[in-house]
Amino acid sequence: MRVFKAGLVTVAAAFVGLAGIATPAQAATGWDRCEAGYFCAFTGPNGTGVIAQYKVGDPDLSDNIGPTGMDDNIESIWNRTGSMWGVHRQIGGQQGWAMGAGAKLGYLGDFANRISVITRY
Ligand SMILES: [Ca+2]
Ligand SMILES: [Ca+2]
Repeated sequence: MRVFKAGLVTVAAAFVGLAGIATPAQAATGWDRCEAGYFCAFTGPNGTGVIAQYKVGDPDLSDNIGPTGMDDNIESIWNRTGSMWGVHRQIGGQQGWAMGAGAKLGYLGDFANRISVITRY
């Protein structure tokens, strides 16, 4: 019986050690990655997936100027600036949606995975 208990303690200690390596306590996830003062775009809903942060707009998400991989891929946004921003489905600004200061949208509906332009007003 005494040997059995000692074995359990060893297994538990090893598990804790592995968990500590895999998940740093200070790593931000989801919405928390979005820093104050930025317009944040996420490739998944509710702040999931890859994040891109903007201080100025991006007139063409499909080119390699600014963050890449976001064109027709954004599903949620958080506007942590004091300005109004706009997202557009087409180059040139047609089919836009204005996002006021502080706007936090978990899913962009008809705009999800269709945004190609981000504008700061
Ligand atoms: Ca771009
Ligand atoms: Ca997506």
